[in-house]
Amino acid sequence: MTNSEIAKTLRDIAAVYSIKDEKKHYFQIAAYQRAADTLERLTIEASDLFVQGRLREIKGVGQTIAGYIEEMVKTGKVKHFEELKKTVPPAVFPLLNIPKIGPKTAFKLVSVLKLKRAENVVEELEKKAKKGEIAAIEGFGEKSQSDILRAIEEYYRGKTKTRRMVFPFALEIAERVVSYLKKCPEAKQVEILGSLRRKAETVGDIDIAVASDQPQKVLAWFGKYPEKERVIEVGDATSSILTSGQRQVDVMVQPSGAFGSLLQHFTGSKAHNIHLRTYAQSKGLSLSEYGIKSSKQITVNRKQLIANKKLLYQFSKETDFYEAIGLQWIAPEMREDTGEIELAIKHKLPDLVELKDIKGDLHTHSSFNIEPSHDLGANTIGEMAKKAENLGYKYLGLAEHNPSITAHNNNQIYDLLCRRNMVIEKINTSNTNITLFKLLEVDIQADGNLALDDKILELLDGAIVSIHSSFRLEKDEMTKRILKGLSHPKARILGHPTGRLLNERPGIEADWPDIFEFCQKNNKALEINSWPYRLDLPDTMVREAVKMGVKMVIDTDSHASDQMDVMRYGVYTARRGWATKENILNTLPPDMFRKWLENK
Ligand code: DGT
Ligand code: CA
Ligand code: CA
Ligand code: ZN
Repeated sequence: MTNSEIAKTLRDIAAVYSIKDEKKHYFQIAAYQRAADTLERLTIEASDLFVQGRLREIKGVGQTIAGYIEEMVKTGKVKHFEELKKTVPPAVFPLLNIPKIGPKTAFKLVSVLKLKRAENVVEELEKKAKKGEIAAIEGFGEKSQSDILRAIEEYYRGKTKTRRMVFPFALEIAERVVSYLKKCPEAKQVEILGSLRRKAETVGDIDIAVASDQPQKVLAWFGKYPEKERVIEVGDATSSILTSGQRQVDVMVQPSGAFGSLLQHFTGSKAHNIHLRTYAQSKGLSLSEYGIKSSKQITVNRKQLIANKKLLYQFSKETDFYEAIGLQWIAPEMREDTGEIELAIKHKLPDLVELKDIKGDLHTHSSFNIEPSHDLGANTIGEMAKKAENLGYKYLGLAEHNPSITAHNNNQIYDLLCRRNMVIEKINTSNTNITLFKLLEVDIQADGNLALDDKILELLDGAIVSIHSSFRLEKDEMTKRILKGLSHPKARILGHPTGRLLNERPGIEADWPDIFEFCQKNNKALEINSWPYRLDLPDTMVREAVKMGVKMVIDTDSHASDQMDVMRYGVYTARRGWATKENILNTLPPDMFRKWLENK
């Protein structure tokens, strides 16, 4: 039983409680949903933890539910759940897999439309929707009907899509395999390759290279990996296994002397390698994972290399491999064949931004309660400041969501922000190591107005403006909305610009070239949000922004102090978009950053 199967069962139980009585079972519902989230994001399988006797170590799962998970892993089902599920018609459960259909809607549809069989309930629902039967249900109407039809379409598409892992999820799995392989006495060096080394936002399978003179021993060791489900294949120097979470891991082995070309080859991308091979061929060189074949003498670092009898030159270092072809070494993040080879030939690759260049995080949510429109953070302003200091930052932006405008009048909002500003100022005067900026994440409403009044915005050093509602406007209307929101003098940064959620929700549609041009002309910045499920701006759009000379900031959107560590994922995204230090504003020292913030 996989984690996603367990999570699905936990969600079904939360749904049963919602259908019974949402208010009464409020805490159970929350607990089951939290446990399901936890299971879905866990990079180690619950079944493996069970075998290791560590099942109870899973954070975010209470004692009772942990007991049920144990029962599920042991016996494949939970008696208590079977009883609970009997209280709801079986056809409800498959409908819960359709985006945007919640438990109550599913229950109502099943009851009113008399959907009996779980096996074909989605097809039945689709038929009835096409006949207009959903629109006729009280409280539904034409719009809900077309929304449901679209959701069903999305659901069918999702089913045929292969499941790709978000980057940090894949990295954790890979790192466990690496630390296991490093314990093999015959393994001299172990490296993560493929899309993971290129820091792609999602990863299909995990590729790992090992330097060793005894490939068979390394592969046999790999075949005994404790979290393995089965071995897919074993060759002379390569092997693939499937982990218990149904993830594929490929391992390739080469002697240390040939390790550099192996690294290069299996880092990819495929397109990069094909282009590189073609270029090398034109110079009489033939590339492979084993090295370079050439009848001409190859010189690296002014040293003449020695080929073996088959005219094969081997490389222990990847940099030497590139040099042998006459190229500058290319950062893995750039290896997508979008112009990097042309620049490497001319030795003119950009110097990409690095994590150590980052001087501050601007988008963080503290627990200071300004009664916001969306979620609060978990740590105090002081704790967030401390964490920023520990990360070596010089400044930190507090950017809670704006106070809810339906629950407060302007005077109340003004007071709430004054109180927050006092806390910030107190830290700014007592702690000289770090500068706190008074920011806020302000909603851009559907009409393009910012959620807060000018007088209130005056209390801020600047605002991050974001879209958190009405994601489905027409492209033109959406573009106008964003431009209007950004036009406010206090609006300095466009937060998570596309609003996409990886594997979950596509981004909004807008005329991005127009928005980029506006930002460039008016000195506004685009955010690269580092949250692993966002990575927004996406890398390809970062590249466009770089080309157009738009400034960006890399932010974490942290809702707890330890989440500030995700900054590196935003930096990877920036690097995949070829951003240099000059493109990223939060590499500036504090006084210069403040100048930009105040638009001076
Ligand atoms: P992924 O796994 O879909 O996220 O993407 P990659 O880039 O990790 O692709 P993968 O795992 O198929 O292959 C790893 C690298 O190996 C790839 O980037 C280029 C290199 N490679 C060398 N020869 C081949 C080949 O014949 N087929 C493929 N697909 N890749 C090859
Ligand atoms: Ca791969
Ligand atoms: Ca692979
Ligand atoms: Zn936001």
